[in-house]
Amino acid sequence: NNLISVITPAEKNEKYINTALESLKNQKYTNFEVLVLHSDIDALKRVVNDEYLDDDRYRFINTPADIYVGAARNIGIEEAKGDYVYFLDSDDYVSENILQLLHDNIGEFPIIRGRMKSTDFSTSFAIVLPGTNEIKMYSDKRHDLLRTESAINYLISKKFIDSMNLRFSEQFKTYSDLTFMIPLMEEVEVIPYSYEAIYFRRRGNDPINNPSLRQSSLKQLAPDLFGVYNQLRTDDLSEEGQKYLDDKLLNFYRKRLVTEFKADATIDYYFSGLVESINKIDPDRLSNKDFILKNDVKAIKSNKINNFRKLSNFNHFLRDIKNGITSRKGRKELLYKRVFNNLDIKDNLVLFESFQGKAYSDSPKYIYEYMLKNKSNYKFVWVMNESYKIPGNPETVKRFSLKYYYYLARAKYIVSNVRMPNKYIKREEQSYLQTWHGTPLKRLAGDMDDVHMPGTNAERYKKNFNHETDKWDYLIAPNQYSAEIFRRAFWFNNTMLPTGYPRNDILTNHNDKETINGLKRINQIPTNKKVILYAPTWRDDEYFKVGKYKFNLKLDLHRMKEQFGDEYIVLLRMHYLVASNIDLTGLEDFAYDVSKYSDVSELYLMSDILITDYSSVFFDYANLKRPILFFTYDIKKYQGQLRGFYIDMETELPGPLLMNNDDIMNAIENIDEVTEKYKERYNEFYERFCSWDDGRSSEKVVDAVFEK
Ligand code: C2G
Repeated sequence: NNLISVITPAEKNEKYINTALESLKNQKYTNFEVLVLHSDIDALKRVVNDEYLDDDRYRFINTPADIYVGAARNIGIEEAKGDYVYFLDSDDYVSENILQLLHDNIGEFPIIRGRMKSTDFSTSFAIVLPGTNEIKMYSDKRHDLLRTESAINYLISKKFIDSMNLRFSEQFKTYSDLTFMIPLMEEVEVIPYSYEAIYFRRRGNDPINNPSLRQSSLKQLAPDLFGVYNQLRTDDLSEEGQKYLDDKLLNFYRKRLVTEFKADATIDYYFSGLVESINKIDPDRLSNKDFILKNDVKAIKSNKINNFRKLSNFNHFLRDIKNGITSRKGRKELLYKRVFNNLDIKDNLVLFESFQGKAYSDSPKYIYEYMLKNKSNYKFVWVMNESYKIPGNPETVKRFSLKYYYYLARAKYIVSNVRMPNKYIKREEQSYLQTWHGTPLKRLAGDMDDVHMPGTNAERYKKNFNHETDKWDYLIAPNQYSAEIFRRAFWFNNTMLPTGYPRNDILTNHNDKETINGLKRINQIPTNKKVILYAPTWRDDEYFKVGKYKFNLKLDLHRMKEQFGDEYIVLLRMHYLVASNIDLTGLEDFAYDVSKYSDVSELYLMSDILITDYSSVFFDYANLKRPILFFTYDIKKYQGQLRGFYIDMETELPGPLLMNNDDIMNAIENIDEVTEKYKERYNEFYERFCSWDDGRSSEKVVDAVFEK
């Protein structure tokens, strides 16, 4: 019965430490010690649960400040009393059978590895795979295990570590595990791999504000990799070891550096380091690589930076051409990138877009209409996929049409309320005004822990999102609360416009009978009945395909018609991402589907009661001070699993949370009492979220962004 020393560096990941320790507490194999390493160990102990502080198997060790993780692990190795060492990072956790399985199967081998799984942390430690104890043997392919470049999740004989004096690099922040693992690989011929011993790696951190080592910037990664490579890549190394390192370097070059080598300055920054390392590569390694890479390597080896720059530019050009001839979209993108983007910017041209060209609506509409009246020296273009008659008859272009790309390149001003396409290249002279489309209730972008949308994951989602927000010059904040959230969640450092929402100007300036009846008549809605607007949001996890979400109508419209049909009509307003059609047979003259209606602000004006759920619509609607009911039948799932909220729905909303149709019927029947009951909360809510909306938002935004 051997002692296992678990080595757990905990710097910067304090908030997860108890989960890691709990997964050790649950181990079937109990003969272990845990070495927790941190540069302010007293501070760390304050967040660690008492049960671990009171158990002397858990050793808390103070490390010097400002050391990298490699040095912390080395301290762990020095202090370890065990027969075996096991590395567990403090933000991860392990299955409860892991130490048992690794220990039982290591036998005479000096090392054994368990299996890695990424997790969004909904999986529990208790997961045990079916089957009994399957072990694979890695021999000539053992370097494949180093795809993760990591020493975590191996059980390693301490004697073996001591005999070889294996240590992590202390000089480099990233890739430091390789100086431990590569020499080890040289000595062992076989590594057993336990299929059922599972190590859960946390995914879903914020790659921008709190990157993991793997997500470090190129400025960090490239010199580190060059350094570690140069140190390890000697002639004594086995063929497998050399091949592993050479491929690592070539892959890094191709996947990470090449894409950044568009600007000469970037090439200059990395070139000399690259030359030194690339010169060590075995020329045979390139025999099966494509000619572009071969040419690149040749140019790097010759150490002529001018030649390499030219080649690099040419390669980018070739790649664009290649993409350009394979598809129609590619051809347009090629023209956009290589031709339109070289034409002059048109100083008086403004490109407007709302919800990806799906509507003429939201703040871009109100900014546009203000400019139409007050800024005659500008030319306007709208991105519109539908045919729609826009006042002032501006030119309209379909999204992703050739003209769209043309104006995207030439307009001095871009105004949009959602993200632009990833491929949009913001030009130096351009001004991009992002209006956004709501006060956030649901956690946004950088604040989201997990991402449950199809076709992406948290890391990619946040990276793409940040790629977009980096381009924003101006961002509108509807209230102080949003301004604070936007700064953080969007990683936004440019000009925040504390102006309130242009789209809400109409709620202040035209909240009158005449406008309302006029709107009702245009929309053929009876003027003698009161109007209930049902405007729910979308659910991240209910969809047909990417970007097309399902909606399962839970509101009992037949019952509502029966009880309130004489007094009310209902407007049904699905979110713009929802693609479900609603069946309204039997509900004629009572329920109207207004999902395609461009401007939800006008729907607000027409309605007397709003029913919504987790949609930001209620923040805007509150400007009208009319009653709001929350139909939150799935609040548990929505709040807990899907998104999480910024405010407490129970205590801060200006109306009641209703869980079923009985509650809804009841609230409508007694709407005056509901209003009375929520009066005070409504006022507080109004002060907090609506007080910047003073009817002059459009004017203030235009004054701030556009030249006089
Ligand atoms: N909207 C609408 N009809 C609905 C729901 C929403 O017209 N049934 C419009 C409203 O203008 C609303 C905006 O779309 O303010 C955003 O809708 P949300 O339901 O809040 O959802 P989402 O698109 O995820 O918005 O920062 C705001 C939110 O966090 C993101």
